This record gives sequence, C-alpha cells and structure tokens, in this order.
Amino acid sequence: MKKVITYGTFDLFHEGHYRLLQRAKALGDYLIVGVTTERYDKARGKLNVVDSLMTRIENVRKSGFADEIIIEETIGQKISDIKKYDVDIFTVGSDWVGKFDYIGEYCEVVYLERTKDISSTQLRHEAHRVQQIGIIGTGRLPARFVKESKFVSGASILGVYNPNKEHAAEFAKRNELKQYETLEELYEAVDIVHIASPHSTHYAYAKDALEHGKHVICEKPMTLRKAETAELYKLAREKNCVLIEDIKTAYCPGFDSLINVARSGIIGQIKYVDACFTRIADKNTRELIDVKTGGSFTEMASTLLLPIMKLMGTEYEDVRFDCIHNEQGLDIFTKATISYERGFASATCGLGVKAEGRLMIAGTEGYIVAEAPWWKTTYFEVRFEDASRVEKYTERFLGDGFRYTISDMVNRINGVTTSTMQLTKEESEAISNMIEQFLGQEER
Ligand code: C2G
Repeated sequence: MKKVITYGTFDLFHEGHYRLLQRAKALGDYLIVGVTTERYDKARGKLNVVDSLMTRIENVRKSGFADEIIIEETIGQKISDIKKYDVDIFTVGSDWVGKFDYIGEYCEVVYLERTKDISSTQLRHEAHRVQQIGIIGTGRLPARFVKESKFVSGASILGVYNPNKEHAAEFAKRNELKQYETLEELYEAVDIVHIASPHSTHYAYAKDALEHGKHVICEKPMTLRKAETAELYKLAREKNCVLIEDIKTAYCPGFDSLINVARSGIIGQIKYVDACFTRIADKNTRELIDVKTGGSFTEMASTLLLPIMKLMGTEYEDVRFDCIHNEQGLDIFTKATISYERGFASATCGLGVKAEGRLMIAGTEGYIVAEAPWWKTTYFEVRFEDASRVEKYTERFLGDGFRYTISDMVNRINGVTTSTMQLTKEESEAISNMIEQFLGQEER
C-alpha cells in the first residue's frame, strides 16, 4: 500500500485545496492530511487565518479524499510523521518548490502544480472570501510580494500586467501566475490591484484601478505631488475602496510598538526625530539613472518621513534640503531638515554615500533608539539621563514585511479593522508634499 502525506492550513477552503487533495490522493492508496494548528501557523508567520481548527479539519474531511487527518503542531513534525506512518510520498503545492527538498532523504517528494485560478464561486465563504490580487509591474519588488502573499490567508495572487508583454510573460511563468493582456482583463478578475510600476506611473494606474472599483496597494512613493495623492484618497472614499501606500515599515508590529511607546509619554515631549537610511546602489540601476524621478530622496523619503510625520506631525513649518549630486544631477545623498513649532527633525538618505542607519527620537525626559535595519523594526531601546536605566523592546519581523501590508489590506476589506492608524491619508499626503517640494528645489 502506497502512503501519501500532505500538510496545509486549509483556511477558507477553496478549489485550490480541493484539487491539491484530489491529486495527492491519486498519487497512492492512502492519504494522510496534516492540518496546522493556530499556534503552529503563528510560529511560522502565517497571518489572517479565519477558520477554526475544527472547521478546517471538517472541510478537509468533507472533500472525501483524506483517509486520515492529523494535526500539525510543530516545525520538526513532518519528518517524525513520515517515519511514524511509514510514508512513501510527501506532497505539497508548487508554491513551495525547493522548500521541502530536505524531506527527500526520508521519502519521495512531489510538488503538485498550484491552482492558478481560484476565482470561482466556491470561494464565497460567509463574511470572508479569498481576495484576488493582480499586480501591475514585474520588477524586483513584485517577485517578493508574490512570495510573501502565501503567508497571508484570505489573499491570493492571480495574475500580472505589464505593457511590456515579454516581461509580463516571463514573470507570470516564473511565479505561476496568469498574464493579462490588458488592464481591463485584470480588473475583471481581481479585487485588489498592487501597483509596483515605476514611480512616475503610480498616479495614473492607481486612479484607473480605483475608478474601476478596485482596492489598491500602491508602492511608495504613492505619487510625487500632494494634489495627486489627495485626489487618489478622495476617489478611494467615493468608490468605497481601500487605498494603501505600501511603506512596509508602517504595517510591521515592531514599528507600531515603537510609535506607541514613543507616544506614551515615557520620554516626555518629543522634540527631535533623526532618521537615517542609506544603501549603496549600483550606478546603472534605475534609481541612479532616471533623471526625472530617480535619486535618493524620491526613493527613500517615504520610509524616513514615516516616523517623523507620525511623531512630529504632518504640519511642518519649513524644510531645507542639502544634497550631493552625481554627474546626471541626481542626489546620491540628501539631508532634509524639517522645522516644527515644537522642535525639528532630520531625514538623511543616500544611494551613493554610506552612513549609520538609525532612528533616534529625542524627548524632554529620555530618548528612543532603533539601530539599522530600524525600517524592519525588531528591536529598540528607551534610554534616560541615568544611563543604567534602559528599557528594551523586541518584536518579530517576518519575511520581508510585505505580508503585513497584505494582511492589513485584507483586514480592512473585511472590516476586521477600519483603522487607518498604520498610515493616515494626512501622513501620506504630507510625504508627497515634501517630495514635491524637493523635486521643485531640484528643478526637475
Ligand atoms: N494550494 C494549491 N493551490 C492554491 C492554493 C493552495 O495547490 N491556489 C495548495 C498548497 O500548495 C498546499 C495546500 O494547497 O499544498 C494547502 O494550502 P494552505 O492551506 O495555504 O497551506 P500552506 O500554508 O501551503 O501549508 O505545513 C504546512 C505546509 O507547509 C503547507
């Protein structure tokens, strides 16, 4: 008798799950299905699981393919199950290709093709259903976005669009997605549009998607003009759509906790925020070539200005930019000094000059410091005049952070959270305003 084993969360049970179990069963004579516990999903960083363990087990049972259902509770469990049940084949969907090769030492490993299109009525599920995402753009970021999306239950990436059809075809093939020939086709199929095209195209794509009634996750910076960003938020409201500017830091739990601690009054009144983030970029990358929208500030300002806007406010009095330029006239290092009625802030970024990446928040009674990579906040300290008094905070930061943005979007669509506290419209608009001022000074 050939024994097959597979594992999964099987949340919001859908056609992809059904087809996976059907083919898993067909690989042998006896199918064992491991269903993950809530605790295990939490440990491996899977967010937004909606159904209870009981419901998920019941849905697997109802599929009729499982001869035995077990519970997956811990990370090392797969190997011990395979030995215990004398399993011949371990199988899982192709979204995990490579990840489980190590099991090949114990039994045969088969990756079954992931079901691309799960946008059928089978997905409808009481209040929740799987939100289908379409991506515009096929660069480095969307590839990471696809990888991260599988850690958010209730969201699935369906396909991709790029006016450059060759790039789109290659991306779709590599990531097992559909390729849309036109934007209309993409809007037809999806609920959420992720815009990951070059900066200067964000506004037009976001506007178009919102006009078609789609929720939008737009890469940062949302636009390069305050009026455009404001118009997009207004449109989103009119269309009853969720619009998110994807400054990943804003959605991660560590940064949320840092802001909450800073706002708690523990360091007194906040007077100064100093944020620095640099990355030496290849001279031939878009960021250092594109004379209209390239350079350090347009690339990095959103992340740097985030803690500043959150803690000092969006109503700044003045801003002064000091820059160092490359031969193309693009800033390779910029320091923005921002003045407020109650204090000031500085934001330093660079694509061609390296400096210590740090976030420091100074108050009348103490200060907070988060070292690089503070933009993926996992650790920060609260320090005081009495140097022996230090409060330390740690948080997890999973994957590369995209999962937090996707999770927030799904929660907001489902009304689990209606809060825009992660990044408010005012903050997003103020960031666009400062980028507009910067480009004005640079005469671009
Ligand atoms: N699946 C699929 N097509 C989809 C979605 C999922 O074939 N469109 C497959 C997955 O690859 C997996 C199974 O269905 O084999 C269950 O998917 P999930 O519930 O998302 O579970 P997952 O997070 O993939 O857990 O230990 C758990 C395993 O690592 C897999």
